[in-house]
Amino acid sequence: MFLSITNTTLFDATQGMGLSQATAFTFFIGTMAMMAASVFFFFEIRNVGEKWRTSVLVSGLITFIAAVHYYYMRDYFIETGTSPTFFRYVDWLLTVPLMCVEFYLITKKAGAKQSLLWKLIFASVVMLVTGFFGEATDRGNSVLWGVISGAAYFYIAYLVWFGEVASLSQTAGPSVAKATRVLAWFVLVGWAIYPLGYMLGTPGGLFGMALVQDSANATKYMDVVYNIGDAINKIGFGLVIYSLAKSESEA
Ligand SMILES: *C/C=C(C)/C=C/C=C(C)/C=C/C1=C(C)CCCC1(C)C
Repeated sequence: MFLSITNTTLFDATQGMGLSQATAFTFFIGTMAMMAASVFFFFEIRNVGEKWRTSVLVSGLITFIAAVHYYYMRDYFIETGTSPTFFRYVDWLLTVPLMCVEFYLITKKAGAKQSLLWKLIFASVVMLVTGFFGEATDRGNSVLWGVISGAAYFYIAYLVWFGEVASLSQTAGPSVAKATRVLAWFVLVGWAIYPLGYMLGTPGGLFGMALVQDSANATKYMDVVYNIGDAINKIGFGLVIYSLAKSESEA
């Protein structure tokens, strides 16, 4: 299965790299990057203090789950030339709630309650399930689903920037406050990459205006954007947690 390349060859020396090859390549690089990051996080668990091990473990689980999904997504894309929407959303439904767990774990010391964790998880599930409807089952209404999904996204950003996560992080010590601010930037800027991909790949485009005229290829642009977003947000986010764990363990 790993080598079965039918519709899309990864690289054809006579044709150079077309859009399909470039898209397949980002799936391939994504797989490797997620695998490498997982090995790194798992091995580094023993180099942080006991209180921080769970956080680094969760960073590794996020990239590991993504690595497995990327392995399948790469294959699916190469076999069919279409977007692996189902694997993509299953991956997100597992990994985004784990990112919410990261926020909970780092603010727990300052008294975060489980209700905060559930609020974050609930909002992320709403954000992703409505996104799936707009992308897969009800594409005709992609603008409507995108707006609902966006509202849930802004609620998460609100909690992290101004709500409970932000205020708790202030009382958890300067490094936690600083790291939470960096993670808040990931949510505001890094996560904003995803609605951009969605606008490229769905017929609704940017509030009814398709961004990519070439509709046969629209989802390829979308996948490239999603793959870049995942690399930044899963590996980068994990590294912020890791360096917080490291500096707190040394202190
Ligand atoms: C590792 C995966 C991550 C961090 C995925 C995050 C996904 C999003 C923030 C998706 C957001 C969306 C919108 C805000 C509107 C359009 C639909 C989505 C699902 C692409």
